[in-house]
Amino acid sequence: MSTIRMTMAQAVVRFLANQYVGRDGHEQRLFAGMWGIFGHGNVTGLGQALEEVGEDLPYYRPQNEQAMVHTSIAYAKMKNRLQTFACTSSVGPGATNMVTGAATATVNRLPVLLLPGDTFASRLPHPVLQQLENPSSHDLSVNDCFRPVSKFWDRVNRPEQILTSLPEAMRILTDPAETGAVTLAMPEDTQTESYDYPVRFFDKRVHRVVRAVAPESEIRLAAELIETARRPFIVAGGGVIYSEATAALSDFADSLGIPVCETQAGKGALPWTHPWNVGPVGSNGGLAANRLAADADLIIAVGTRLSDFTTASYTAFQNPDVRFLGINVSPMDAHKAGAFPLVCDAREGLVALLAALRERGYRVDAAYGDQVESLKAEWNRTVDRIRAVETPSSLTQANVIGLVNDASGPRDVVVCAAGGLPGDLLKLWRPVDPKGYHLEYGYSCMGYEIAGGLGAKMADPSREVYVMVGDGSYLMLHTEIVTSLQEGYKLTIVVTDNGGFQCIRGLQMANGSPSFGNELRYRDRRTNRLEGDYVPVDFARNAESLGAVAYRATSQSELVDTLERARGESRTVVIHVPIQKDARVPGFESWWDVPVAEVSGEDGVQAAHSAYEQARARQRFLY
Ligand SMILES: Cc1ncc(C[n+]2csc(CCOP(=O)(O)OP(=O)(O)O)c2C)c(N)n1
Ligand SMILES: [Mg+2]
Repeated sequence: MSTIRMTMAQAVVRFLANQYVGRDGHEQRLFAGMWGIFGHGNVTGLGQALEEVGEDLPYYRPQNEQAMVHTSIAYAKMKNRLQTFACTSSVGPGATNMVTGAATATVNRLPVLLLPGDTFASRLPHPVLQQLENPSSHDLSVNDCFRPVSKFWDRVNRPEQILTSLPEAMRILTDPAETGAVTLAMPEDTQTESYDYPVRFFDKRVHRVVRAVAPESEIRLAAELIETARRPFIVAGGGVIYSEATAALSDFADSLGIPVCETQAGKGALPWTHPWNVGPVGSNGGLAANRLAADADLIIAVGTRLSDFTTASYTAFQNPDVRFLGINVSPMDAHKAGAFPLVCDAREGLVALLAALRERGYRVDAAYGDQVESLKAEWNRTVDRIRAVETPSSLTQANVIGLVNDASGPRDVVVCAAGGLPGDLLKLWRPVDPKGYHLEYGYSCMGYEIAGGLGAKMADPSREVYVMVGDGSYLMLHTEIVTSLQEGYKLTIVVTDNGGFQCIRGLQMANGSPSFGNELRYRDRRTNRLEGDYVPVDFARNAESLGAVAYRATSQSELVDTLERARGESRTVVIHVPIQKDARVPGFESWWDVPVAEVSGEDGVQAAHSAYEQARARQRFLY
């Protein structure tokens, strides 16, 4: 067997550069490159190896380790999970900065390979700079924090361990049911140690992403279940988009007369104009989908993890006889809500089911279709009304969403993650392309927005990327603006500034408390609370100082004008839009479970607790 002597880090890099993914006859590299911030723990190991390997595995430098993980998974999301990045960090804080990114990846089932530097496998110089010593075990480091947020975790204490660790890591990353963050902790001395690696280890490998099919017997039973339904209702999740099942879903809905609602990850699966697309469901859902969900007798849940925002904390489905059919590559998701499970690829499942139902001549009663049509028309009018600008000199967030949507092209992408924007976008944005609506609403991580926008743009530079971000999220993490300029990827970033964490303040006040701790205000020394004037952050000047093109737009005409100018720019643009602080998009016959104090000296809280108990009466265990 021929071997080649390399350091462990050199071998890792060489191996990663030779991994490919194949699905439906298309093949591409699994890794578009490696992000990394160097320090001790990776600069002389992986850093040296990356420099030597050159363009076979391009290196990118971000400003923040958490952000580089967001960028990587946003890229993977745009690529339908068929491509991602690896991320390397130094030991200690560089590594733990990635933990939040790892959780974001794993919650959203998006692949990313994390290679945090670790302290010495030899232990000789311990404690090293940035090492957290554990008095009960020398086999623990801060990298053990990645265990619960990773789908696979290993510490590579000897150079030959990668011969088994890396193939397993690739298996998890490329398996649509298992994918998420994979963490291989890399002790800094081991990275630099050499070994005679078999040359064959570095041969090109194509990881086949096979579309899992359900056995015919299960398809038949599922078809029989649908046949008994008079008011079936499809929930389209992110899995529909990842498996490129959008045409199959459209066919399925059209042919059978079944309405389709959308989750945050699934929005865009059908264009908003599709006759069977009844819009968003759940806590942030619209009128049409929420009414249909309440009466549905069969929920066909396709590629969704049925989060509380989708199920309205299990108040969305009020038909006492409601049943679930789960179509999902992940058995855990397919079985949720006591569903009849079809553990398979979304496209395969929908195509097979449609064939079976066609054979049986099944189609839902036309009266149901009439109801769908009129509810959809009513919902469209509602969205028009909420988006319409009433006071051109003082915009609401809903107005801004409408104007950005109107200024964007059909293939453009909107990116968002946290605050009040995701709920408003779910209701009001009108996508026409399956990749046009990019929401990280699994972990809803403040700080994902700009870093994620960069990943989306890198994945498809032919599209304009609109990052919509609240002032709170912007202040938490906006420094990847610099990376977007450094790498030449243009973003259009719209900052909706309402003076703080207004969605949380709204939640707080709707539950009986006075405003407390959520606004960006000076401390009032008399009350010792944050109740003074608003802190006047100039987001445009902040962005300008980083090198971006920056505007401030306060009125409708200014925003329309700056969005037009932004289209013509070649580098990142930031538009600061002050918005009305208390103007909110209403809810539509839905609810979200946020527990309220059972006892309190405040009347408002007591009243809110009674209302909470009443609302809970609609909650049901579905099993
Ligand atoms: C990392 C992180 N910390 C805390 C939260 C909880 N949280 C959700 S939204 C929000 C406020 C966001 O403020 P902003 O971006 O200004 O949006 P707004 O609420 O004003 O719409 C907070 C604190 C979160 N989602 N992510
Ligand atoms: Mg805000």
